[in-house]
Amino acid sequence: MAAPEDPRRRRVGLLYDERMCRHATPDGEIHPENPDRIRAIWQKLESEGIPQRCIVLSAKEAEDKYIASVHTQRHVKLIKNISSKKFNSRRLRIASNFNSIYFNKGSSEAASLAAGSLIEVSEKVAKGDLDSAIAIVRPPGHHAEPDEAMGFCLFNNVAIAANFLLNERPELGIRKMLIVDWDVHHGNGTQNMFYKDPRVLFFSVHRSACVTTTRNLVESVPPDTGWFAPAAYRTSFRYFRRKYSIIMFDFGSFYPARDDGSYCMIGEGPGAGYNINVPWEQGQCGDADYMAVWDHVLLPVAESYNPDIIMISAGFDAAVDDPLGGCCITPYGYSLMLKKLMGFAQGKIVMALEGGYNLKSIANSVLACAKVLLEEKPLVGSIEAQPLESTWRVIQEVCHELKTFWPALSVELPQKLLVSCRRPCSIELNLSSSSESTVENDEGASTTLCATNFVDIIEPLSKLNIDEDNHWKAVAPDHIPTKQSSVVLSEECPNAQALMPDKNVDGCTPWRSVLSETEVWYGSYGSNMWNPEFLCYIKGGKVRCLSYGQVEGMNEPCPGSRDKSSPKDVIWKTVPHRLFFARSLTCRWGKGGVAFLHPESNKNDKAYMCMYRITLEQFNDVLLQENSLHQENGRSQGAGTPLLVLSDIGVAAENKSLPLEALKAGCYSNILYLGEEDNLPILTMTCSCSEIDQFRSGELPVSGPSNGYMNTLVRGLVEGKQITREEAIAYINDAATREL
Ligand code: X5A
Ligand code: ZN
Repeated sequence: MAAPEDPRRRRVGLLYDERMCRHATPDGEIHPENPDRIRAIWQKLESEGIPQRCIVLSAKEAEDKYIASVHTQRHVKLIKNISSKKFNSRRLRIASNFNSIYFNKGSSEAASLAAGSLIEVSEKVAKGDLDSAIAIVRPPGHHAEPDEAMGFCLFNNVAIAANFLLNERPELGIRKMLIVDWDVHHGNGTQNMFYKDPRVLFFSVHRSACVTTTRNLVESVPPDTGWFAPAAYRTSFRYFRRKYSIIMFDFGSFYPARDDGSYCMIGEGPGAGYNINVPWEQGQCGDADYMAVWDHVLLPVAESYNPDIIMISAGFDAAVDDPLGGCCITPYGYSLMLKKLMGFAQGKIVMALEGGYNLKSIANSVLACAKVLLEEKPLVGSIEAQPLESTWRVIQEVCHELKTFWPALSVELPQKLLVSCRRPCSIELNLSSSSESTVENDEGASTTLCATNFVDIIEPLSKLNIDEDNHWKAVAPDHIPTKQSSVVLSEECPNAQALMPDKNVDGCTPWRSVLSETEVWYGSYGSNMWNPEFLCYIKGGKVRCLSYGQVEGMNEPCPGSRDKSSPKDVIWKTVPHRLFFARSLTCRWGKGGVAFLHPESNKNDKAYMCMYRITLEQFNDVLLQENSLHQENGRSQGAGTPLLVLSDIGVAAENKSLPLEALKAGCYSNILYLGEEDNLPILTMTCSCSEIDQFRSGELPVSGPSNGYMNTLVRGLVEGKQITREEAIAYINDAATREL
């Protein structure tokens, strides 16, 4: 705490307090947001002699009344009391009511210390006792809502301190403040708390969460004819990616998976224009992308706004190697981002730690920032890459949305910038690398991986399982379920432990909730054309098709989908594919062949199809049941991994079909992409192309439908009001008799 001798030396506050380490998971479970985070940062700073050059402060608990300026009394009470004895038996249950939250005996104290620390350093910086400060605090705060803890956050530390300065210390002259939230996640809580308040300009750059916003966005983006001629473009994978997979890639969602991180959220009432969101369309954003946003959005706005102080919600989970973020800011990148902000508010900057889950990355990043605040040496480093092409698109959209409020944003981006960069997009990279992610060794499929490298492949796809022995299992799509590759935590990768399979509130695996947000058309051409038959796969029940019951006791009831809601829409269509009947005498289907669609299209063929608009989650459940896998592997109800995820649709679209290795044993292992209807992909399932050869050669039996099966097909077609009974019979007979 020695006073710095040199009067020109920057007075940098550094707050760390071991008491904030007492907030931890109740049962010692591994969690990315753990006490080692702030310890690692502190140790790094100590080893570099940083504390000696700073004014070191310890934490103070925040008074309830200050916390209550942004939170409800109820929430303040809950968090303040959660660690008391009388909550011992209820803590787990209460935590489970929130999204991504745990509590233990140390939580109450840590939460108010984190908030109090921010008040403490902010007041000192506002007063001028300090030039700037770094508060190494936890739990983080920016997701915390007025009446809700979420996303590892209990109290909204930054918001509490901001309100404190504005409302409790008017004499310090802080009338306008800028909050820069560079955590990789959207600062939903902070946004909400100041949404109508022009005294706080909230700026957040984060990975985007919402499928619908992005879908709208995609609609409004004209096709990029620089790459493809429009006609080719429309059917190209790139186009498809724009429509579904950019975001697919984030699996349709990135925490907190709500739509309020959209650039359309600009503030309200007097606060209109004082909320700026920059939602990345993809991961892989790095120094160049952040610099582009700084130069073209944040800095011009900061210049016009002229804040009295800047608070940074400084999460370091956009850092390279972070297990949750999937972005790649280097320590040099962070130092530049910070340096560029020091030109405002006379350098009055308060940094508050938010997320950041790779211990090495966060320690090095905070160190880089501390050095910037100390201003001892000029920055050294360089930015290699160019911004992603999508970065320019996002910047344009943000500017477009806000230019009426901030004239500085109306400058057109130089044309050069818009066409300059062709860095391949992550989706391509990752689609092809999903199998590379598991490198086999002699022992089979067990591989030492640095899990952090796979965040973009594994984590968003939620293909992580944890078995009883707490070994991580990453299941590559084409290794399901026969080959499971164990990811062994490597020494070099201390933070692999940070990869958690997030369980949702309802206890189901996250792929379900994410896939439940995407709709597809399931195109049925067999007995599922008859509505009551298909509904068994959704609602559960015995399939009624007469042929099924022929072998007594073999018509097992279907479990249905987890989501039992009816299809949102049913429409009919014909497709240029050959319908035929094959296989015979299976227990499930009784004597006689069942319907298949030739995987390849042929303009001379025509098959009727009843299309059900269902969620991708339901489609996965239908797939399992149709392939009779639901009993065998017990993966139908929430456990395990999805068979088909969003990015697979992109692959299916590109190749027209997608054979699923995991379903090899089933009859319908091949996914066909049949085009789009209402901007949703049309998918169906059929046999593989190699099975076609086997049907032709007689290796696998081809045979017409049994009477019962035939009746069901006819009923489907007739009740669907497509054709008359006679026409339906002729249609089926033709398909059953014509040579393949
Ligand atoms: C502060 C922060 C992330 C929450 C992720 C929950 N929260 N899956 O980085
Ligand atoms: Zn975060």
